[in-house]
Amino acid sequence: MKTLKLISKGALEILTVFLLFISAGAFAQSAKIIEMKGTDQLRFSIENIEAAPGQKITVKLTNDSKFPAAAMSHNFVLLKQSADAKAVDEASVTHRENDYIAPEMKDKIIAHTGLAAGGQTVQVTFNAPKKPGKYTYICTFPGHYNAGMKGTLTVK
Ligand SMILES: [Cu+2]
Repeated sequence: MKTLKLISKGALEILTVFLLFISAGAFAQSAKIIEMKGTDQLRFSIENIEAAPGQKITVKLTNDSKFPAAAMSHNFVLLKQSADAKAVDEASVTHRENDYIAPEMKDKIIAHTGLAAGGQTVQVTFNAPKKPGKYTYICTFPGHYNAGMKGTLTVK
């Protein structure tokens, strides 16, 4: 009887360690959630994001505008460090059919959402770059980047 008790106690400890291991894994994989707005003043409400190298991030972008979609929509486009933000923005202006993302600029982009019209929220989940440094994000709806709709993701 004493032996049996010892065995079951050992089994319980193994189970506990196993469950702790599982929950630690789940915690490591949960994304950092960044909720921001795209404003009628052509700004992201959050212009600075910090992340650890490779950290999983979800960006939720909400547009509360009362203007029609064709006049005031927003997206979130995170660029590689090698990208020229102005060039990506200018190439994208004619690509309404692709949420104003120029297909030929795909290799300059780490992650992006679709377009959010007024009343909509769009989101994207991605892993932050592994290389520490500053990464620019922009809105490629025509005219918005030029007006200052951009921000910085800092990996450190
Ligand atoms: Cu915008």
